[in-house]
Amino acid sequence: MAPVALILVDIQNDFIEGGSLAVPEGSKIIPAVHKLMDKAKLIIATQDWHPADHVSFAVNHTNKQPFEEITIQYDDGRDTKQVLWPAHCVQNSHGAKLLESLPRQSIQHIVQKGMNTKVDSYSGFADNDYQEITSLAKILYQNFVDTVIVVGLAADYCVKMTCLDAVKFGFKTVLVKEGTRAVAPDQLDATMEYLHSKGVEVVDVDHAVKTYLQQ
Ligand code: VGL
Ligand code: ZN
Repeated sequence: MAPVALILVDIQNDFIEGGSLAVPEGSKIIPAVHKLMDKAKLIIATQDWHPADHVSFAVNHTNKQPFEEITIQYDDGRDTKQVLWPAHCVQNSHGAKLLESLPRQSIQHIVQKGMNTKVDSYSGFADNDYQEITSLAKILYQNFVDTVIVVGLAADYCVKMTCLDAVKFGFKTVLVKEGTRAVAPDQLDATMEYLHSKGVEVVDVDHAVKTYLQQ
């Protein structure tokens, strides 16, 4: 069987209860994440890693509040929509750290994203509107991975965009239900249905372990 990779999306202090952009019930994903990490041979974590002057932070715009949507312009002149967030995952801050309770030594690669001040980056594969591609696809191709299992935060942003790109980059993509939570919990079911319609398999954790990680 071709190797299966487990992708941990942005499981960082700022997205957990008490963090600056806490996802409701974010910490509830931990047991499922542990179950998968116990069995997976290739584990890659993404890490939101913003400079303090990042365009996605509401504080960096005058008279704007977190969760407002604005239009920004990339250097090439194109416009895009940007949701504004509380400052989060600032490089080298406590909030940017991966959760200490995850076994760090079993994570082989950490892919950082969101370093470009002017461009946000939800997917682990590329920043928004594909201004740049990260090393994630290269790591997966070099390991001859054909299936990725995705968990992490948040279901309606970075997990969603990572799953959609995983399908685009040609991977069979499996999202583990108990392994994710949404910034807007009322969006969770719709997000799962949308991802399913785009070719993502949405399963529970025991099914994922049994089907993809048991050897
Ligand atoms: C995320 C909003 C801003 C996420 C990251 O990890 O889902 N959401 N930055
Ligand atoms: Zn971010």
